[in-house]
Amino acid sequence: MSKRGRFITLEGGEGVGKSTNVGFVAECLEAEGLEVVRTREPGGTARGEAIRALLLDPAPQEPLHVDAELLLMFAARAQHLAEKILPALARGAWVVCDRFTDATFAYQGGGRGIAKERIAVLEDFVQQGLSPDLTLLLDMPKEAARQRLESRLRDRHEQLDRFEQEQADFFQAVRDGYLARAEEAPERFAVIDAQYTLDKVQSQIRQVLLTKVAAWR
Ligand code: Z5A
Repeated sequence: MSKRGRFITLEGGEGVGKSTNVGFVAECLEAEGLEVVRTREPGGTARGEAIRALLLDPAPQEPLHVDAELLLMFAARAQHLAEKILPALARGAWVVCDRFTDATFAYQGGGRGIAKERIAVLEDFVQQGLSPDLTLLLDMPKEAARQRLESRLRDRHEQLDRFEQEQADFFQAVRDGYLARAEEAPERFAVIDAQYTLDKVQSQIRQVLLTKVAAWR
């Protein structure tokens, strides 16, 4: 039987470079001869992507209740785990995921103010003990991250989604939520200073990955 794969997540506020670096993480691991599955949350499966569309739709005429938002995140996650993440890990692949449950604690917990004990109940129910082996938290001041996001939206002619329309204090609470999570589980988290050039950010990421790969082999 093949050895279980490893589960690596990328986290951070909007615009810090998660999507840009998911591919980089996958390439670093593939260069080590590992099978890699790249995915994202909310989403990652056909049904999960449909839930994502519902979650990101601004639809201001029909506000989404905070508990409905929380439950939809976990509904998409349950499907994602069953259909994609768990089978990949079981056959020995390494899964690289753009956001996972730390985002729920940061956004629905920190940003929306839902008690973390309530989120933890759903985490246990849906994940049954599974948590990432490594979480790369890309951290930088929210103002600079916002500038990056806005320049990307301009380049691609995209609109702000429902989360991106939130105010500055929401994003500060999200950042604080992430940093608190990293402090609670320092053995799992690597905090990457994301405000540097892409080369410098990626050299920090490569160093963390190579250290982990060597330790886990
Ligand atoms: N959400 C939630 O509330 N609860 C949950 O449990 C989960 C998610 C799982 C969608 O996620 C929303 O779901 C998210 C939280 C919520 N909303 N927000 N905000 P998402 O991951 O799709 O959304 P996002 O955070 O808005 O991701 P993003 O906009 O795609 O940002 P990013 O992936 O971190 O950044 P990027 O696209 O890679 O980079 C932004 C730009 O900066 C781009 O033009 C890059 O080329 C550029 N860039 C990247 N790195 C650099 C460096 N180092 N220097 C200069 N420029 C750079």
